[in-house]
Amino acid sequence: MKIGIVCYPTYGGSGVVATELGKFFGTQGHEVHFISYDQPARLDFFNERLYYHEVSVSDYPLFRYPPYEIALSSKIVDTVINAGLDVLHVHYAIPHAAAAVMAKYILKERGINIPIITTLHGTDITLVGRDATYGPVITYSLNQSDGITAVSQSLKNDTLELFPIHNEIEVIPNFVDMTRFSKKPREHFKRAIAPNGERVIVHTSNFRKVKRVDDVIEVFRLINKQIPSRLLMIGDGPERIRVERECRECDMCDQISFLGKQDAVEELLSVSDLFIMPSETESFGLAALEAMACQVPVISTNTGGLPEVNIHGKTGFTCAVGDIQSMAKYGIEILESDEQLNQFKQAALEHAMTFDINTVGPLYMTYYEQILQSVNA
Ligand code: GMT
Repeated sequence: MKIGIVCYPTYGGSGVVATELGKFFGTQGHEVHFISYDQPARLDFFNERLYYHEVSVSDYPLFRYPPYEIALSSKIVDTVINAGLDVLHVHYAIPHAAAAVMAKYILKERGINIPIITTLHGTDITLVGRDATYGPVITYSLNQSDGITAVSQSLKNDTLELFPIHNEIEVIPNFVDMTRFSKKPREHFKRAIAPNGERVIVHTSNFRKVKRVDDVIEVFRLINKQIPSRLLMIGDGPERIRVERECRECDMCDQISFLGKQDAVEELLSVSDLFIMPSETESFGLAALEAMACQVPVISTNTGGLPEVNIHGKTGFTCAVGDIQSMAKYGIEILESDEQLNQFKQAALEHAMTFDINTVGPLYMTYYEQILQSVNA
């Protein structure tokens, strides 16, 4: 099959899911054409079945806001025609679904009926999408998509609550590549990070407000009073400078390391004992799943799709947003004995395995085939 994938190129979860899915289809013998404004972060190698089409927007003094959606629609039209795509899969509704629907109409006039599948990732519905500015266009683009998927049941429910969608929404969860995200023996590395056998606690995110990075520090501070530990803060974003400065001011630099963006996150997860995700909202929590695949139990909030990923009392614990005391209490419970920790690690791994890309990837292919059939019926 020839598949077009429209996505954000950055480190954000939706771009990662889109790129990994495309790469998976490449391994299955399909041809994949990525359309984005920059080379997707995880597409940094050559493969004869994977193509990248860059959307560039020409500058003009009149444009206060460069017309990206028009450039994107034009690029979609061009790619569908010249590459002979069978299906177009857009990740993140804004503005990708709208641009795809516009392209669909242009192509229809030229006698080409291209099925559009939109995958909702989270903030496109729960934060940005909730903004009334975008409401009518999101609703229209979702209703004009030939298929819609959501990465969790919770996101499906939110979408149906916030928008008058008359299309069916299929839940296909996010996935993890278990060959990459697996616990690697890195004892020397662990000794360098925690020389006295301290527990290693980790957080990875894009340091936006929604991630509640301050809560990570507070939870760590409480755990650290009872359990000798180190905190690794991985990633970068708007909140990092402030939070890092605050840690410096209260003299916590010895125990907390801000590592910035890391490509080989799995190496750091391999030496970690606990992952903290105190997000305000999270449609799925891909970073938590990647941690679990590396045998790291998770303390997270119980919002959005997180309880579908992190099973309370089994793979870790879930708490109300902002309930730092409970998060710390549960963290201590997991970390205080090796026996307890190992049980949680094993359960985290077992649950993560149910999200293996080899299981979830084919669900998308089956869905494409089903949509293609209904469009051509
Ligand atoms: O919010 C982010 O961290 C980025 C965003 C994205 O679309 O790039 O992430 C959302 O999609 C991810 C992949 O499906 C999910 O794992 C994240 O939970 C979701 N983020 C939120 O809902 C806040």
